[in-house]
Amino acid sequence: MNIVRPDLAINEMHERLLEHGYIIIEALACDLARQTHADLAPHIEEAPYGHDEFLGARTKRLGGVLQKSAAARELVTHPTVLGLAKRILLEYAANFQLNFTGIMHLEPGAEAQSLHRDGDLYPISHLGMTTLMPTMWALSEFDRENGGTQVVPGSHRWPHERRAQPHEVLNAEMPQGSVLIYLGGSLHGGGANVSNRVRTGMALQYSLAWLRQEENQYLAHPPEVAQEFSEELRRLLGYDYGGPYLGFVRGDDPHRIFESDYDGPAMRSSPDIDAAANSISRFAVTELDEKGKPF
Ligand SMILES: O=C(O)CCC(=O)C(=O)O
Ligand SMILES: [Fe+2]
Repeated sequence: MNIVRPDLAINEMHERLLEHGYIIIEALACDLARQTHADLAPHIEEAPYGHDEFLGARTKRLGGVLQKSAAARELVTHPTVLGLAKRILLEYAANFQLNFTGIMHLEPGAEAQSLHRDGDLYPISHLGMTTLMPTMWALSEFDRENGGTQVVPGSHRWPHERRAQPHEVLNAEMPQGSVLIYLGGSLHGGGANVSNRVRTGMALQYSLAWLRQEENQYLAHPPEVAQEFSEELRRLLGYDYGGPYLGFVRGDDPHRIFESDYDGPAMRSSPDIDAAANSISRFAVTELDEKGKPF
């Protein structure tokens, strides 16, 4: 298993994530994970079970977790995770954003979820670009028996149709406070909980800032809620440019809505975002021949 200690240099973590398609950072934020679990436990109690096979009949899911737990807000902006998101996602976008927050709580008897790629939300091949960097925080211990997430190492480089054989699948095993980080192109799925213990994970996913977010962050965290959050978190939710001019409000940086004297000046972009946009490549959606025409 590709499992590392939190003090490993971030560039090395990045290399290992790119190589294997996933990485586990062991015991990265134990106190915050414990606190998040305590904050969310009453909400998990009331959360509904899944209503289809993919969502799981013995699996509870809960969204909008940032409003319910200050500790969860700190996990979303954990510097190691953001450092990796930056390295993975800023290759394809001038900015990145929070895509999804959610608890995935497997009770005893939960069946294994089918293997899938989270990036298949979008009609973009995982071989072309990485659109997502999902993470799964262990709010409880994860092991093979209690449904530790199934991961298929290297599958971010596989053609779409290739199916994983049983010996190619591993289960994430990690103590509370660890985080599993993977790529949108990596095959994975919830494990089967054959133990008599619950398995509680918190999925926090990051995506290219020019994509539609899976969980609507502006409705989950409207301005009157987001104003209680840090500027860093608000920008991550999407109160920021997603690229040059992308997402402006009254012609300006959307984050300015949080300024009390804001009165909306003329259209302008952000120099930082413009510079970031100029440094990334332009991607062809289909392969082009030497004249630049699609095949
Ligand atoms: O619960 C898990 O470990 C993974 C769940 C998952 O991958 C999903 O619902 O997309
Ligand atoms: Fe998934």
